[in-house]
Amino acid sequence: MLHHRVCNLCEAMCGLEIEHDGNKVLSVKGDTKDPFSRGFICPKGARIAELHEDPNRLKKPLRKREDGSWETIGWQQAIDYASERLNAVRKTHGLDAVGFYFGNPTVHNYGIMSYTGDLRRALKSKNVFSATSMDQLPHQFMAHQMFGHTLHLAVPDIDRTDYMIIMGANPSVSNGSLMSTGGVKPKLAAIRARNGRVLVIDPRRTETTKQADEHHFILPGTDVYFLLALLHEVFANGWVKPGHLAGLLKNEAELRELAKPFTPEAAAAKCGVPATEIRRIAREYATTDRAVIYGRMGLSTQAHGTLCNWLILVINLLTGHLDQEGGAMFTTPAVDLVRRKKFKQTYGRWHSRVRGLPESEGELPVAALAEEILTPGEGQVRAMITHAGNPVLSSPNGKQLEEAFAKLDFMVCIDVFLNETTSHADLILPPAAFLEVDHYDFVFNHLATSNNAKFSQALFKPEAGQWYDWQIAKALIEQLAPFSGYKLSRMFRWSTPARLLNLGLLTGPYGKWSSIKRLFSGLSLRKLKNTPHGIHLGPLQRRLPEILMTPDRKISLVPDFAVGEVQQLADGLTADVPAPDEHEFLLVGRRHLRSNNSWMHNAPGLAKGKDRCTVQVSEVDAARLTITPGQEVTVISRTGTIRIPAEVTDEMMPGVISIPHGFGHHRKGTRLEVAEASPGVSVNDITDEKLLDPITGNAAFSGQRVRISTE
Ligand SMILES: Nc1nc2c(c(=O)[nH]1)N[C@H]1C(S)=C(S)[C@@H](COP(=O)(O)OP(=O)(O)OC[C@H]3O[C@@H](n4cnc5c(=O)[nH]c(N)nc54)[C@H](O)[C@@H]3O)O[C@H]1N2
Ligand SMILES: Nc1nc2c(c(=O)[nH]1)N[C@H]1C(S)=C(S)[C@@H](COP(=O)(O)OP(=O)(O)OC[C@H]3O[C@@H](n4cnc5c(=O)[nH]c(N)nc54)[C@H](O)[C@@H]3O)O[C@H]1N2
Ligand code: SF4
Ligand SMILES: [Mo]
Repeated sequence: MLHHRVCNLCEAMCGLEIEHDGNKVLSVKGDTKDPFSRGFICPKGARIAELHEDPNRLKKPLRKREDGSWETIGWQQAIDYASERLNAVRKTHGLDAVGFYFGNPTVHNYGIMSYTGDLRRALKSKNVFSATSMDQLPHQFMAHQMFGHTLHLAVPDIDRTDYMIIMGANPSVSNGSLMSTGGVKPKLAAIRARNGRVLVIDPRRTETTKQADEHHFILPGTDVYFLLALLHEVFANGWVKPGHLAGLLKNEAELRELAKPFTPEAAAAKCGVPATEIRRIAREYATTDRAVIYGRMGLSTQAHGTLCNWLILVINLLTGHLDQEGGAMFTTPAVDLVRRKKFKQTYGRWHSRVRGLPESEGELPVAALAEEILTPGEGQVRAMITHAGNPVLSSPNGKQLEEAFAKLDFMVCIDVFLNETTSHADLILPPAAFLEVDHYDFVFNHLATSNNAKFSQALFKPEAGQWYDWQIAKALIEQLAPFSGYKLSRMFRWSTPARLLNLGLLTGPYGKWSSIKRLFSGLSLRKLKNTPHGIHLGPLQRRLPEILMTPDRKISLVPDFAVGEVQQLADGLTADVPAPDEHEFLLVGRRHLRSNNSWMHNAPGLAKGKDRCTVQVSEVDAARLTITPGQEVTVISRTGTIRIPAEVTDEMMPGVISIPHGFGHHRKGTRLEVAEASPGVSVNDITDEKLLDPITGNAAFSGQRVRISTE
């Protein structure tokens, strides 16, 4: 029998065709009839059954005994236990004493997405954290600043562009981020086949460079100079042509002044890309009709994360490459998550207690979580809920967080594995997951390179009595809401993810209820259920000024924070950069195709092969420090030390090293047999929770200074 569904393991939303016998998966292929991904899949999608069938997967609530061992308990008993303990902490220490962390898979799970907002409102704690603040926070912050809503994120129109500059992203491995597109590799190949060009700017000669025309090394954390030089060239050569957006812009003259000092020569001295190349790239990009700059992780998780995102937006905009075909465009999703019509200030409304870091969309930077648990005083976090996250391995200075979790009065984790984070819990609530859940991508359809809608039905039934993520969340909300005075609506009690989805579809831009014309042909859940390969809703369309939500309905090219920051960079242009000592390096991250953050190392088919948890060192540096391939070296930072085998390669820019995150499965108390067999080390034992993008508080993993010792 064949089953069709969307793969929800990463942002690409590939269609899967699963052959099964009613109980077991026989094979997984790409669904060639899926109009979005057209048969493309990666090894993770092909191995989704291994995650589903993992013998270490938890199916029943586990409660920790006094002696640290686990006992299985019933579902209602588990919910009652969690609520009693959480409400007891709230009663004694106040609402902020319960912290909440939600991880990356929450946005890949429509059941969780449907109730995270209610859970947050029911908790009413200032101490809410998520993976956002070690990922895409600067993108969202800039979307809010420039277009008035955190979800107004422009995605590259990869299907129609003729010139794509990729900075700080490795989409041939990550399969694209804030750019959901089934099959990046064939799409990059298609750009070149239509005589377009693909450029990669990255301190590592990545897998994506194999699909590119050119690659330029750049010193980590210095992209801001490269971008300011592009902007300088745009102004100096009169390439400003914002087209239909011209009447919406303000502060153009101020921006021109800000860019003046950043000549290609001045930028080259800082970032390492030669001035002649910067000039040529600026000219080619600005004079190509359909061109786009796309920047991701490497640009947002660095000290200048927000500045980089701002500059990419303004350069795309000024050169006529925003809200234009082949440039960066906004989607028209079938379920529109932007429900507000009016601007709302959702940044900086409060600050973290210990370090004073700013709130964003109701969350504090995750880099502040450990200190909020460890520092005594009013408002100290004493209990935690985590939902689908593994911050011990994923957050900066995860080791400190590990120590902090061990000190909590109570911790409940909603997760499918007993891993490095959940092992600290007093209670684990493991939901039905993977092939047992139905699914719709609320978030990634907002970020897709064309408009599509697809509903996936559950393939298998969960184990008898097992709860879904959303049922767990809903049950907790019901017991936590009365204490904070959050009134549950009738809608909440009636709702299920499928019902909320149907409502979203019906009232969305293509929905049955959107117009008389669509009453019979428009989208509904039933229609999606009858179209298992998904429905294509057309290429991206112009959305401005329609979706603009800033208070004055204008787009400011110079947000308040930018002036001081750019002035500081200009002042430093002539300063000499102190030469690093011979053991000092700049650290960057690395992703691998057969892995996803911390939690796919327990699937044998994905984990097999050569050791991926290595530090990549350039041949030049290896020769200089006499590091041989496979040799264990020590990498040292302010926060810690790790021992890790070296991989000597010509892929790295000299002076830069790369270490992947998500490893370090040797921790006590976990139950991950395959992962524990080749545990690797966690790079986040040496990343520094004090290194941030100062504007948003986003973690700055990229460009941190570390030392290598060969002793
Ligand atoms: N040094 C460094 N650190 C990084 C990064 C980096 O590039 N470098 N990248 C950062 C980024 S971009 C991200 S997004 C974060 C990720 O940070 P996290 O989200 O904290 O970490 P994950 O490894 O994705 O953990 C996901 C957890 O969800 C569980 N899970 C999986 N599916 C389900 C489900 O259906 N339901 C439930 N309830 N649980 C589920 C898994 O068992 C796992 O425990 O890491 C960040 N950390
Ligand atoms: N296979 C796989 N796919 C994934 C994931 C995974 O773990 N594995 N994780 C998923 C998640 S949560 C996310 S957020 C996305 C992320 O997807 P991407 O944004 O594509 O992130 P990365 O693959 O980490 O690529 C970041 C690139 O930035 C470069 N870089 C680092 N610092 C700098 C810098 O200062 N300047 C420049 N120009 N480049 C720099 C790195 O060398 C690296 O090549 O991937 C998703 N997809
Ligand atoms: S690219 Fe992403 S969505 Fe596609 S099969 Fe791989 S993990 Fe799944
Ligand atoms: Mo991420």
